Amino acid sequence: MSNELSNSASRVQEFLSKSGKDFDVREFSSSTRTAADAAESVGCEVGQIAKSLIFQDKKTDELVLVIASGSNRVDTKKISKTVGFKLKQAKADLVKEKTGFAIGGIPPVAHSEPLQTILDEDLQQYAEIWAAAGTPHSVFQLTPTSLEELTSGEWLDLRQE
Ligand code: 5CA
Repeated sequence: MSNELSNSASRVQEFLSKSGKDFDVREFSSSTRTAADAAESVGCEVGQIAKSLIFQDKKTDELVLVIASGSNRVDTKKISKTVGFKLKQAKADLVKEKTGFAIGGIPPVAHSEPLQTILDEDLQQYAEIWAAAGTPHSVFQLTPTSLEELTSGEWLDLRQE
């Protein structure tokens, strides 16, 4: 692990530092591209990985950020009920354009544009969780409470049974 963060990870670290709390972006030589990779690199349960999924309104293309527990598949119908429109998974190029980050490293914060955010209530069972920090080799540790504070997100039961 090097002390110097890559550009995208630095952007996330700067955002987190400005939040006033002590978050520490960590870069790994091993992959954190998927929730399973991230859990293995960190040494935590897959469920403790807060994965950032981006969906778009089928009609208007408005984006919604869903931060889900790494072990869950999300039920987009449950999310649609809350946001009030039908969702589809956003295309990778649109995600890059609107967040400023590429798939595999999308952080829950520091996006180019503010995003409506939904949080998976299954993350609340863990004292500590980990989220991507802008690249497929970086993550930072946080708590469910700080996730809510940082994103102003809304907790929801969104697990696909
Ligand atoms: N860094 C890890 C752990 S935080 C990570 O980003 N995992 S993830 O699950 O949040 O990111 C991968 C997600 O990106 C997938 O679950 C999937 O929803 C989405 N994704 C993967 N490939 C594509 C694609 N081609 N187009 C749109 N979304 C994609």
